[in-house]
Amino acid sequence: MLTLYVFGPAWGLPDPSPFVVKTMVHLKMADIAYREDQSGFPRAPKGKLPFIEDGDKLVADSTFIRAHIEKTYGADLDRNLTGAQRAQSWAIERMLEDHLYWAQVHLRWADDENFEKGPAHFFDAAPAEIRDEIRHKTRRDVLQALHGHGLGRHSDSEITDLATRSLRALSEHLGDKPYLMGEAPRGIDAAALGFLGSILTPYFASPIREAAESLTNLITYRDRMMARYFPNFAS
Ligand SMILES: N[C@@H](CCC(=O)N[C@@H](CS)C(=O)NCC(=O)O)C(=O)O
Repeated sequence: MLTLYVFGPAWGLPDPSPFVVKTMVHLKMADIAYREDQSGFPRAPKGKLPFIEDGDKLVADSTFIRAHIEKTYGADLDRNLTGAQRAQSWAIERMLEDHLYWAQVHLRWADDENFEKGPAHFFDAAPAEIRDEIRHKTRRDVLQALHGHGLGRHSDSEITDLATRSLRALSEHLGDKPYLMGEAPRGIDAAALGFLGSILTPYFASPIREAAESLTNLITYRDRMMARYFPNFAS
């Protein structure tokens, strides 16, 4: 059976990583049975989760995992979409993964209170004598990556403004539809659930969460997706 390497449920979410949640939903959409394994991070081919092991193949990165399952299992997660809708899906996904993701990194890793109650606990199992050092070094590395991306160079309020623009764009695109591309869920909805779940979890307070909460169609959409794919985590 296919193995999906995950971090494991946390903070009221099936996984703290929106990319892992995206892949879980893709596997469910394609009706592929899989098992989860929380021990894979040290051997992740690209140093990140998710990755999968399928027979003798290791596939890293949620987008390549999707391509692998579509090719290997004959699933088209964008079936019946027009070329324009597929293009929109790709553009929305890039906005979520290469823009909004970094705002979410900022809210979890730069804010002291959120860091202490959230990511700081990733290191709880490390040996006591090096725990604080690893915690401190990893936080510094993540914040350096955020600075390298560019978003981390902005002030808190500028980051909130930019994230809010992406959330508004998502809300406008969704409108009154049940799913982002219409009446039925498609590939893009998996990424959207990953990111909206991460931002809307009541576990972390942030102005970005407040902005998302003011967009009521995003809340009902998140609830609809959660109830469909992760009933145990639905509110
Ligand atoms: N492009 C990757 C992004 C995956 C990613 O950024 N994963 C993060 C968790 S949200 C991770 O594993 N970070 C660990 C690290 O960078 O050390 C994908 O789509 O799978």
